[in-house]
Amino acid sequence: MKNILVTGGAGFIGSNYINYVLNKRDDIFIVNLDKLTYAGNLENLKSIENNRNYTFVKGDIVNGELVDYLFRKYNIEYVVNFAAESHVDRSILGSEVFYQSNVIGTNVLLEAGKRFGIKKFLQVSTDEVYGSLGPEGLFTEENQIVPNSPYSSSKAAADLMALSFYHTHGMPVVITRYSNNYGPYQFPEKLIPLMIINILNDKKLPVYGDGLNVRDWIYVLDHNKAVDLVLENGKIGNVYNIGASQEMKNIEIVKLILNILGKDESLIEYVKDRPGHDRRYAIDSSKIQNELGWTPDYKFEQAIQDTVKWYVENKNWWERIISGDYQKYYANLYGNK
Ligand code: NAD
Ligand code: TDX
Repeated sequence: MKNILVTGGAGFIGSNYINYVLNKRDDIFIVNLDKLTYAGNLENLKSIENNRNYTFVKGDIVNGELVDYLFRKYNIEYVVNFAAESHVDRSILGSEVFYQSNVIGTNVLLEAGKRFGIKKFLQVSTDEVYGSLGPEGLFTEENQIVPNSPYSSSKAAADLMALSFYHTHGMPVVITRYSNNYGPYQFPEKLIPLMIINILNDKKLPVYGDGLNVRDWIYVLDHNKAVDLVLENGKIGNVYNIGASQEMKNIEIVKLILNILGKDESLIEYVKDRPGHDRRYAIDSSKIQNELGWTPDYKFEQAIQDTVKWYVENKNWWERIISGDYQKYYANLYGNK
């Protein structure tokens, strides 16, 4: 039995990962440590909540005593650190909690991992640490780290801290840097679910700037498989870029979703650009493909349809979310549209 501490497992990617891995394997025990911020939602984990290889602990990764207690109690051997404040726009509105959770929190986990002699520490990171690309080229693992937003700077700091624990202490650290994820259970502050839900509610679709910023999209189920592979076979001290080579301009995505839902383009509204908005992300995943044999299974054309369908069929899930504090957040960022 492998004992794994998964942090942030009630969020979008973490919950998809836990659902996936517990359905696939019975040789692991997962302790899910999650603070349940606005983005954490235990409804995402309903189908596995009684699994005997799973337990949930509500708590903060910044809390060193709690983290130590969990390492000792569950004999933790592996860490997958998903826990983070994850939204760029929120980091622009206020950055403190980003540095608390993403930097200090990661440091607490690294220190505990070092003291308890863990077998592997997987730091879940992002292509945003590489900054912004022009029209050509892809991010490789060799690119400079030049983050532009408070969010990405906090993720970059965590990456560098994790690598320093490898170099200094020989700690078995691996880092995965993903492109933009989409799929079920994504909080509707991010582009794809926000647009789907606004269309379903006949609300304006706020497209930042000229809508021509490019993101490289990966279906969350393809992400899960990569986490498992890197945890198993990733070389320590290494960074792996992970993306599905699916570049899209934001406006193309919005129009595609409108098309899937059979609505016209009159809902689109170009709004003030995001400050410091990175122009283009595009990721070269050849290292993980060549070294670990990872390839994406899902085609964007189908997976985006499946994602839209999931939101159409799971109105209860997002209606509860958007009826709470989300309204205040939305009005603050977008005005009362
Ligand atoms: P999310 O915001 O949906 O979920 C984050 C989870 O972490 C929530 O459940 C939240 O309650 C928990 N959390 C936050 N602070 C915590 C703390 N201090 N202690 C314990 N739990 C805490 O985020 P996501 O989209 O699932 O992202 C997961 C990870 O993947 C993050 O590290 C993010 O930086 C990274 N990432 C995300 C994407 C993407 O497209 N969403 C892409 C690349 C990398
Ligand atoms: O209302 C919007 N209008 C809009 O035009 C929103 C929410 C976004 N956008 C644009 C901004 C970006 O160019 O869409 C693009 C995608 O935006 P987000 O969904 O906020 O994602 P992004 O900023 O690219 O960051 C995401 O990918 C990398 C995740 O949120 C990060 O956690 C991850 O690290």
